[in-house]
Amino acid sequence: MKLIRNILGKAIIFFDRTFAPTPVKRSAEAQAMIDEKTKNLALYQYHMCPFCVKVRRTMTRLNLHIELRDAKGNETFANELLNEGGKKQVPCLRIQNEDGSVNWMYESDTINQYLESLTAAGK
Ligand SMILES: N[C@@H](CCC(=O)N[C@@H](CS)C(=O)NCC(=O)O)C(=O)O
Repeated sequence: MKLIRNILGKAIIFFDRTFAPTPVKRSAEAQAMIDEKTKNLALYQYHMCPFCVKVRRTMTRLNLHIELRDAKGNETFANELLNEGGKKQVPCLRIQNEDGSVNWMYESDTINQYLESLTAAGK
């Protein structure tokens, strides 16, 4: 089972790299504004998880520079995800609010919608 998951994971990574989305191009000023909006975000993820690949592809396409935290290879991140986020499931977006509070957003579709909304015109 582990072997099959490993092979499938490697295939997903291969296709992801081969057919990588083209990052949107912005003016330096617009990119700086987006970078500012995303600086308090961190994505807890596994390298070979297909749902994480889906979110990472959205990040690449939208040209978002969000810190990736590998919750498989790093025990600290794994513990933060479980103890602070509430469950050991990836992808999970950690959102640090301006007042210091933190939200943990699970579900790849929900995260992708949130990332899209950050880059929507007028926001
Ligand atoms: N519906 C979720 C599914 C996420 C999911 O199943 N993630 C798996 C990894 S691919 C997971 O975190 N499993 C728990 C574990 O590995 O401990 C989503 O779209 O984000």
